[in-house]
Amino acid sequence: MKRVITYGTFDLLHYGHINLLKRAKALGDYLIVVISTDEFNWREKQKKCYFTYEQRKALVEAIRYVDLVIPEESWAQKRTDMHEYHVDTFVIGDDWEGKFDFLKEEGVEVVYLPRTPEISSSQIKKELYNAADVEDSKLNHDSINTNA
Ligand code: C2G
Repeated sequence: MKRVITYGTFDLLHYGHINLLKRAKALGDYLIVVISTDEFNWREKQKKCYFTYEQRKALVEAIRYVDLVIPEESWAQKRTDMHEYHVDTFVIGDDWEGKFDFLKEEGVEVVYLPRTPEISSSQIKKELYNAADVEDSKLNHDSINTNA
């Protein structure tokens, strides 16, 4: 059984994440997804997630390609994860191209997959924020008119 592992935040789960997980699973028989905890995200990536770790874990566990979800608590855990989970292949999007080549020293294949263009959790947040802004100013404008 070929075991594949990938790491990520997976906040505001979207089709870019699903595309990655689908292609990762296609590289083997068993897919482990290591999801960044809220503490790790804030401490190491200055990311504040919309969904908590538990919520993001539940969402990713519901995906048909995923066999196991575990927490990512440090950058350093990758080396030991490869042995603890008997990993054959490490996969991640090519926004990380080259960053994890050191894992080859642990005897695993390292694969960078092309990201899905035009979608990201931060993009979703930005567009929703702007849309709300437009809505608010429209509502204010309308209320000024009706009060005029
Ligand atoms: N991804 C993708 N296409 C997108 C967005 C994301 O293929 N449009 C991929 C990323 O390349 C990554 C995975 O989906 O492989 C998860 O993305 P993020 O949640 O943004 O993960 P990130 O914050 O980059 O954390 O130790 C590694 C880090 O935990 C990765």
